[in-house]
Amino acid sequence: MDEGQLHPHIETVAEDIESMGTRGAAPIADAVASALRTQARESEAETPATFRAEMRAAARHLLNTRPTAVSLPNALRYVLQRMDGASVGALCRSVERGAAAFCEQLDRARDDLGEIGANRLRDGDQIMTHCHSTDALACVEAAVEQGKDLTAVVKETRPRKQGHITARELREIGVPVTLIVDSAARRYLGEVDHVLVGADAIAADGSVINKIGTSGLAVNARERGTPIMIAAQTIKLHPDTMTGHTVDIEMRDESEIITDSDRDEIGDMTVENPAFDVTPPRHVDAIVTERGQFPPESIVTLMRELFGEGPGEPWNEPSGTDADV
Ligand code: RUB
Repeated sequence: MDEGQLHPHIETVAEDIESMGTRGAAPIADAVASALRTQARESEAETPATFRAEMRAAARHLLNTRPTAVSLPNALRYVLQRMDGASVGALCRSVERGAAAFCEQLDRARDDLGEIGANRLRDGDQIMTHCHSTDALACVEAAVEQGKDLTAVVKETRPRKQGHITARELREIGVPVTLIVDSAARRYLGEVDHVLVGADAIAADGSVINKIGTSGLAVNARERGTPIMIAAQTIKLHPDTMTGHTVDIEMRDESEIITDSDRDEIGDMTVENPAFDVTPPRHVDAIVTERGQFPPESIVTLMRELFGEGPGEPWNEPSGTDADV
């Protein structure tokens, strides 16, 4: 369809996600589900076929903004798979219902996950964090609400220093924070009781895709005997990986890690800025979701339960038709 029929809000949301104004899996999922709702509400489509084509085009436009954030396609899938009805009005209502239900589940999932994760944390424990994860913080918040005293070693998390967000939010709930540079992590691992991080995606074999530096942290934590706990809502499960697909690792702009003048001074070189890495399941102790905690090897069972054997891609135009499907 003509992209001109996309509501301007779709473009705004896509730009916000791309520029990381909206970041983190749940906010991204919430933003795209809500964007589909706006697209549906404001649609001027006159036929069900046009409406469906508009919704698919909106989804495709949102889809490629951050390739590693699996919550994004999962949110789009959830809403589009529930798009149903014989008239534009009925279709629109189904999208609104789907988006509202999805966003409501997101809110509940965070709380449920927090309660489950908090049970792994004991009074007096020290955690080490990497990047900024709302799911990981939900576990800490719930533990604090249960009256447990926790302390945190917070990795700065280059290049964008999302650790500062974590530090601020931990301070807001009264958790004492020690901020360290990423390369100091190993020195502190012997003192901490848990490494607690989030995930951007979890593959069928239990591999965890998270902010660059997580896999090195996990290897070091294993060597020190520090348990590694991943807090990840089920929207992070990557159904495509059940059929052997790998997860795309987003490469971000070099300007995040080097200024033009530093680059000029150094001379000709290649600069790479991968945003995420993959931690193998053998380095992970538990994946905490809103449905319970799982050893990484058994996450595929949950994935099958939630997504079946392989997901369709509801944003693709149906082949060999006039798109009236
Ligand atoms: C964020 C990041 C977080 C996960 C989980 O990376 O790696 O650990 O997204 O976060 P970025 P949450 O800053 O590049 O988005 O638990 O909030 O979904």
